[in-house]
Amino acid sequence: MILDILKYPDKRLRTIAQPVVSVNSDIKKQVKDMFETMYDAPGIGLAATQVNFHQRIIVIDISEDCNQPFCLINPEIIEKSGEIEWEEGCLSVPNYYENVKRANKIKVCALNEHGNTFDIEANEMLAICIQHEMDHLNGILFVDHLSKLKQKRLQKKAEKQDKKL
Ligand code: GNR
Ligand code: NI
Repeated sequence: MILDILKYPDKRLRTIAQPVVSVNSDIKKQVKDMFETMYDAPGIGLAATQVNFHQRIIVIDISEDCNQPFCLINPEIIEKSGEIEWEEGCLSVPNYYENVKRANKIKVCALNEHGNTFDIEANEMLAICIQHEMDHLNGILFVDHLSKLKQKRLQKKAEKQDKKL
């Protein structure tokens, strides 16, 4: 089932997601729906917050052929280093792209869709994507990393867009 994606400046994007208590059939269905929604959008990642489900779930597939899906439940960054700047976009902030600086290399611990713990080391695009998605689970958008001036301009643009609809 394809889910609706919340759009900036929807306040629900500011919700802090709760940890998943048990990776049960409801959570597995949510993961499945999130993959479907991400591929349909299309995007390289999706956080549960974006589909108004406020538990700590992320799905990602940064591969060209869309054949390397993986899911992170209750992810925690255990190490990070270096810096990388990349032009980011977000399915919740359509038609807006800006450079953001993040850690270039991270080590993350999470549960997979079977409820088993795993570690993953990521760098560059994958590291950027994981950090972007983990921000969503904390109610943070990539635009929050920009200057106040850029945020004001975006807000104006979003208000104009709202009037047209
Ligand atoms: O599809 C997406 N592309 C992207 C490009 C640069 C940095 C981050 C991303 S994530 C984004 C999908 C999305 O909004 N996930 O929350
Ligand atoms: Ni996003």
